[in-house]
Amino acid sequence: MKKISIKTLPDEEFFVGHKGCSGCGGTLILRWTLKALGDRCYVVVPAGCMSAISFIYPQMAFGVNAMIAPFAATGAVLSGIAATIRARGIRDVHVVGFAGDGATADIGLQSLSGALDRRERILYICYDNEAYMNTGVQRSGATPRGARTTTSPSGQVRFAAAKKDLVRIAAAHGIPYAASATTGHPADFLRKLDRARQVDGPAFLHVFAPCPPGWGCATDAAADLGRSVVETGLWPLVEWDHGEVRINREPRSFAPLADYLGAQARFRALGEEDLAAIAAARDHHWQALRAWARECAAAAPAAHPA
Ligand SMILES: Cc1ncc(C[n+]2csc(CCOP(=O)(O)OP(=O)(O)O)c2C)c(N)n1
Ligand code: SF4
Repeated sequence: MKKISIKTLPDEEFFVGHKGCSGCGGTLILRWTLKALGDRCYVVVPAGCMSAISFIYPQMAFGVNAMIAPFAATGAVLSGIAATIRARGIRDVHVVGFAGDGATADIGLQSLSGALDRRERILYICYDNEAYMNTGVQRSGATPRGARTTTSPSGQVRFAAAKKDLVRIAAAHGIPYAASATTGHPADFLRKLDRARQVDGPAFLHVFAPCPPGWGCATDAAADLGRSVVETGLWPLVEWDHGEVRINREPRSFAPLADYLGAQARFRALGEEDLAAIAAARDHHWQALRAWARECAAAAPAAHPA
C-alpha cells in the first residue's frame, strides 16, 4: 500500500464541481480525503452541507460511489455496507463516512456508537464546522463556548456547555484508532488518514472545518484558523492508537486567544470575563487530556484490544 502524504497526492480529483461556499473547510477535507484514498471508495454522507452541495442532479460532485444517508443513520449505513463487502470477500474498498458535527455529536451519535461497537472496517470523518450550518447556523453539541449561533446568543459563556470531545467518545469504544486534525495542518491530517485506513476495524477522525458564512471569517482563512486554533490550545491535535494516546502538538505557552477568536464575527461580542472563562475551560480541558494520556500509558495495552 503506497503511503499517503502531500508529496504522493495524485493530480486526479474525485470531488469537483460542488456548490459549496468559497473557503469551505468541509469541502477541502473531503477533496483531500478522496485524492488520498483514490477511486476504491464508497462514501456515505448524511443530510447536511456536504450532501446539499454535492448531489445536485445532474451535476454529481463525487467521482466515486457515494450516497446520502438519513441524518441520524451514517454509522448504521456505513457498517451495513462494510459488512456486505466483507461477506463478498472484497477487501480493497474504503467505506468512508463524511458527516457534520450535528450529524455526529448529536443526532447520529447512537448510530455512530453502534457502528463503532460492530467493529466493521469503516472510516468515519466528522468535518466539524461547529454548528448545524446547512439549516442556518443552529448550535450543536460541538459549538464552542462563546460562539454566536442563531440559537445561542453570545454573552452566555460561563453557562454554556463544553464542546463534546468526540475523539475521547470514539476512543471510549475501544476502537483501534481515533484522532483530531485541522485544515491548518494538511500533512498531519494525511498522516492520520493513512493510519486510519490501515487499521483493522473502525477508525474515527474529527477534523476542524471553518465555515466563512457561519463563522464570519474570511474566505481564505481555513489554513490560518486551522493553525491558530491549535496554537491557542482550543483544538488539541491528539491521537488514540490501540490504547496509546499521543498529543501531537503541545504549545509551550498558548498563543493569545484573540489570535483566533478575533478573526471571526461569531466571537465579536465577547468581553474580558468571557475570554477569561474560555481560557479557564481550555486549561481544564488540557489537564484532563494530559491525565488521560498518562492513564492510558499506565494501563496494560492488553486492556484495549484492536
Ligand atoms: C431527522 C432530520 N432532522 C432534521 C433534518 C434537517 N437538517 C438537514 S441538514 C441539517 C443540519 C446538518 O448539520 P450538520 O450535521 O452539523 O452538518 P452541516 O450542515 O453543518 O454541514 C438539518 C437539521 C433532517 N434532514 N433530518
Ligand atoms: S455553509 Fe459553511 S459548511 Fe456549508 S458549504 Fe458553506 S462554508 Fe461549507
